[in-house]
Amino acid sequence: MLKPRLEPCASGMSCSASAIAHPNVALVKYWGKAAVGGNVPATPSLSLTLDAFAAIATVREARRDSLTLNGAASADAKVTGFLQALREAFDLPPLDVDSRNDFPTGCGLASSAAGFAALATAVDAAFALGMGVGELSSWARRGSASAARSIVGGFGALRDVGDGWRAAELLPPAAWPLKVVVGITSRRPKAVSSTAGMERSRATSPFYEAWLASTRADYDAALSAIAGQDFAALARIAEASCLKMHGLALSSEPGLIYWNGATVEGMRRIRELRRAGAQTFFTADAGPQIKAVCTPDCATAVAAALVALPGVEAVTVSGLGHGARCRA
Ligand code: 2P0
Repeated sequence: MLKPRLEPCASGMSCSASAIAHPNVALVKYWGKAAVGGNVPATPSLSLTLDAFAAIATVREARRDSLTLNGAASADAKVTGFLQALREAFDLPPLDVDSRNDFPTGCGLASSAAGFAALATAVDAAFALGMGVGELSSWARRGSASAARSIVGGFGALRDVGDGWRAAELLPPAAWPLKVVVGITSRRPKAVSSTAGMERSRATSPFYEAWLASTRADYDAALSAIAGQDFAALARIAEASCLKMHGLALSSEPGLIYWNGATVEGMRRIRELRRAGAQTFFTADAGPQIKAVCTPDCATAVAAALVALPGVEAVTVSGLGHGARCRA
């Protein structure tokens, strides 16, 4: 039984809406799915939503489905699958989808997280589906699990709430206004997608079971560190989670190397800065970009140190962003 729309589109007009969402950077990483369908993570994860980058999705009722990604026609299988899943639950017409990012796509900056969060929000608004934040997050997760976290702002946690996996905002952006310095070391799209990479790790890494157990413990410890705004504890947990996730990737067969030399030099430099007194720690996702989380007082120095490294092409200092929302 398909759920009906709350209200029809104005007569003679085609339904449309536009939404914006920001990427997020994981502090406790997600890398592996439960062995059931529906894009369910194997472990909880935790992230910061960034305000410096955004994805904008616009959906419009049309005669047939079409997708434009960053201005070019696309047949992205994940978007097609996402729309198909939505249609199994809701009465939706054919859609024209336009999705754009103002940051590099497919290279470890969470473009799919921002993109699916914006798309779910736009579809909900265009067709008055009446989803709350939890349901939106659950749907965004179907597109890309990390997208569930971009539905919320500030510090977000994606976990099993008993009747499904969805994200909650642990702290709004202003509650603990950390900065994230993003160092771009390459704009080339990754050779192995996160979806394929994490499945390879699940199937082949000898460390996969240990990863699952330790990530659940890291998640609980990170919740406490965030509740107490304990930067040093969060730094320890986040760097360990990052290195373990990449350890899992490296120990897959064939091994997945998402870093380049500048990523590693960035990690070393961030630790040097911390030893010298700066409140900062590193993280890196499924790509070579280096990210430094820091307190606002040291963001300028961290950015200067990273941009001075050979191989770092540009840095952006981001604040924490709000969750996905409609645009006028
Ligand atoms: C994360 N990543 O927690 C981890 C860290 C990348 C490294 O979530 O298969 O694009 O679409 O659910 O969400 C990237 O994976 O993968 C990711 P799917 P997704 O942010």
